[in-house]
Order: sequence, then structure tokens, then C-alpha cells
Amino acid sequence: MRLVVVSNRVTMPERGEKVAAGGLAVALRSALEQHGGLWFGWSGATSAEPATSVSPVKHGKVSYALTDLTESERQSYYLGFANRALWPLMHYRLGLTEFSRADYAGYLGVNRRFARLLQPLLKPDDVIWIHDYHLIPLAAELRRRGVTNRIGYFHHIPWPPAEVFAALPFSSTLISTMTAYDLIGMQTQNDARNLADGLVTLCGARREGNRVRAGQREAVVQAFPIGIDVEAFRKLAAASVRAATQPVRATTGPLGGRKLVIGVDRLDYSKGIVQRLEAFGTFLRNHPEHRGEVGLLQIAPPSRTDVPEYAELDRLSDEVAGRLNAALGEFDWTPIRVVKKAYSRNALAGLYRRAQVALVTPMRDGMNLVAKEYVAAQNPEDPGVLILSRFAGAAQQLGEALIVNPFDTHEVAEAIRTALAMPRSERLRRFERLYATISSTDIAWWTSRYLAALSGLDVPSGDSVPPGTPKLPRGTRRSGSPAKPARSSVAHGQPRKAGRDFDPVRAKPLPNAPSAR
Ligand code: GDG
Repeated sequence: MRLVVVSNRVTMPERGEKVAAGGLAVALRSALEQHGGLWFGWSGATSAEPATSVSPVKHGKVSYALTDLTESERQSYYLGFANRALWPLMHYRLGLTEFSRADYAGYLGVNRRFARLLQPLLKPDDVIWIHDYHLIPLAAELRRRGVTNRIGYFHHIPWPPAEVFAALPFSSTLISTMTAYDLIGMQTQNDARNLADGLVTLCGARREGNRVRAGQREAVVQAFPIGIDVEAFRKLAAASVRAATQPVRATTGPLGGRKLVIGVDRLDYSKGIVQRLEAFGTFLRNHPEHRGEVGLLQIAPPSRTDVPEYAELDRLSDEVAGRLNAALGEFDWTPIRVVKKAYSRNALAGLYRRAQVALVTPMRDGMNLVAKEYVAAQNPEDPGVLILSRFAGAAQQLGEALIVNPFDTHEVAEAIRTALAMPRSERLRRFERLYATISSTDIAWWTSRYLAALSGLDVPSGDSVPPGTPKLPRGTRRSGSPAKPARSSVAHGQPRKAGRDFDPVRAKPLPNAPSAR
């Protein structure tokens, strides 16, 4: 079996390109390096004429087949329909959803052209794995051209309830193309249920368990919560902490030997960056004893800068940070530092480890890999505290974080206070469970579980998780009963035991420390 991955944007290592800041790119690179195969997608460049064929270039175990877009395709397919219509819609932001028929036509056109370019590269036993909302109709286009291979789809972002999705013109047509897939992977059970409901209500599909049938086709819709390479990230963090933070230790910014609260997100309105800055301001106002002793570092590499809503967020986040710094700062202390550029993964890992608290407070997020990276990066002897939005897919797995509602500024502010005051014993207890969860559902688990399901193997969702005690990083002293799976693994339906499925719908988050509420 050869694996063929298709994603909107592909970065090629031999061009010296850095893996983009997006979680999708980071996750897929690991998956393909493990399995070998072909990676097809957009080069990121534009050219005057659309290509009529592509020649794959081999690099290590992976062949890359890249095509440029025309400028008009980039505008309509990428900036227009994908990022101004689908992205806000999928994140429940109807007010920001901009639909245009011309953009939709461009989106369908690029999917049709991708199918035409990819088809000649396919072999009969290839398994095709298509990623994300840019490429929803691609399988239908491939089927139209006679491709009968197994085709899977993974949706990295949330899927909204059918009534929200229905606001999109042509929603029934678009959602009906999903049945061209054999397997549709979602981040959470909630997303899977929303999609299945949408297929039933918008295009009359029939549902039996996790199978959805429409006409001659049947698709399985299932949750596959994405993970990270925990062990690699842990090592990176342990090695990077000094290098990443030494030069800034002496500054007057948030680092400067003080306690550090960190946020790391693409500059995107779904991530709740402005609301987070406001919450940090509220925390400092309500708890003046913390002024001068703690700072917030927000790393926010710009993305989709050509989309007007992102330019507005860029302006607004500067304005809010400036206002709060002016109101709350001192001549020798700047409470908030927002840096709008990407740092190396080493630097990021070191900063996570250095930070006493991570604020991961998206308004809505498919999974959120930053939450998992922060946990992986912690010093197991003296771990920091994760504050996590209940609207991130990750909250369905990481119930031992301080779970907050990002729309409630006061609640987030109180969670910051709770996190900074949390005794080591409680930090350890929470960390051990969080770490056990992320390591038993890491990127290798995600990939193998998805690909086993796509290849038609009837593997229960927990099968690829090693039996026995969940792994903890070296040097961790267990504070609880070691042999049992963490309480959250049961409460959250964690797929740790063979035969149990990940079912965040039935799961209730563990209560936070009382003072966090
Ligand atoms: C989508 C979904 C889902 C960020 N800043 C820098 C940097 N990053 C890296 C992080 C992390 C990744 O980017 C961001 O991943 P997220 O998961 O947080 O978010 P999205 O980019 O929106 O990803 C999301 C994901 O797909 C995977 O399915 O979890 O819900 O929206 O890895 O570390 N990396 C570097 N420098 C930075 O400044 N090197």
C-alpha cells in the first residue's frame, strides 16, 4: 500500500522551506516520513497559467507533486471561499462569513483541477488521504473521473451544527460531496455528530451508527483526535530551555526573571488573542499584588494577511496590548509583550518549559496542538499549568487543565490567579494525567489508527495504544496510583483501552480547582 496525502499547502524540504507554523503541516510531515508515499498540493506560489501536469520530486521517503495556483485561483479558492467563507463558518462565526458565487466557482474549479492533475499519478492500490476544508469536494471530483481507490478525509477544524452550516449557500451540494469519501475523520465526537446530522438533514442521507449512506455510497464518520510527537517535543524542550530564554532574562519585558504566562497562536480571530489580553488585564486589575511579578508573552505569527478580518485583528491586538501596557505597566515592567513573528520550534519548546502558565483560550478550535506541546515541554519535576478553552477540541481529552470559557473574561482572569498559586503537588497530579493522555494518543497513534481504519482493518480505536501504564517522562515522580489509567481516561472516554472509542460527548470535564470558577 502506498500512501498519497493531499493537502492545500505543501512545503518541500529540499527547497529549504521551513515547515509552516500551521499544525496541519507539522502533523503531516511526521505522518509521511513514517509511511513514505506521495504528497500532492499547492506549492504556495502563483503563476500566470494553470499547470496541466505535475512531475513528482523525491525527497527521502516522500515524493512531492506540487502545483502553482493562478492569482485568480488564489483569490477565489484560497483567500475567498476557503478562508472568508468556510473558515469562519466552521468556527461558528456566521457574522464573519463572506460568501460570493465567484469564489465558490473558483473553489470548485481548483478542486476539479487538482483531481485532473492527481489522477495520472495514482496507482491501483494507493490509499488516498485528503486533508481539510480547502479540499472537501476533491474525492467527488476523483470519483467522477473513475478513481475507485480508498479515499479518506480528515477535517482539522470544527464542524458546526447543521443549522449553522445551512447558512452557507449551496450547503447541501457541498456537504453531499462528502459521501464520496470512504472514511471521514473529525477531531471530536461533537464534530462527527454535527457532520452526520448535516448529511441527514441537508441531503437526506441515512445514518446507521457511524455509517452514513446516500445513494450508492456509504461513508464512515468517526472522531480521531490529532496528537503531537510527544517524545520529540519533550526532548526538544529539555534541551532548549536555557538557549531559548537566557538572552531575555535581563530584560524588562515579561521574561526578565519574572513569572511567565505564555500564549502561542497564529494571529487568527478563532484563537481568542484579544479576549486573552483583556483577561490578563482584568487579572492584573483585580489582583494588583501580582503586578510587577508576572508577564504575558504572546507569540502570534501573522497568517492570511491578505484577508481583511486578519488585518483588523492585527491592528486591534496592538491597540489592546498598548492600552493595557500604558494603563498597568511601570517604568521597569511591561506586563504584556506581543511578538508577531514565528520562532524556531526549539525556541518555542524552551519558552513553553520556562512558562509557569500557558493560556490556550481559543473561541473555537478543532483540536489545538499548542495545548499538547505545552504539556509535553514541561519539566516533570516542576510542571506549569495549562489553562484551556472548553471550545478547543483538546479540552475533550485534557480535562485536568484549568478549563475555562474564553467568552468570560473574569473566569479566565481567575484561572490565571489559580494557576499561579497552584501548589506543586496539584500541578504534578494534573501534569501526570495530561502527559499520560497526550503520550498515549500521540501523532503515531493518530496516524496508525486513521490509516488502519481507512485500509478497512476492523481495528478498535484503542488498539494501537500500548497496553499497561501510560508513559511518563523520565524523572517524573508519580503522585497518584500508578498502574491505573488516569481518571480522565475514563471520564473522557479516552481511547486507552482496546475496544473503547473516544467519546467526548458522554464525557464531562473534571471539575477545576474551586477557585478557578
Ligand atoms: C489547525 C486547527 C488543529 C505557532 N507559532 C509558531 C509555531 N506554531 C505552531 C505550534 C503548533 C501549530 O503552529 C499550531 O497548531 P494549532 O493546532 O494550535 O492550530 P492551527 O494552525 O489553527 O491548526 C487546529 C490543527 O490544525 C491540527 O489538526 O489542532 O485546531 O485549527 O504546532 O507550535 N511554530 C513555530 N514558530 C512559531 O512561532 N516554529
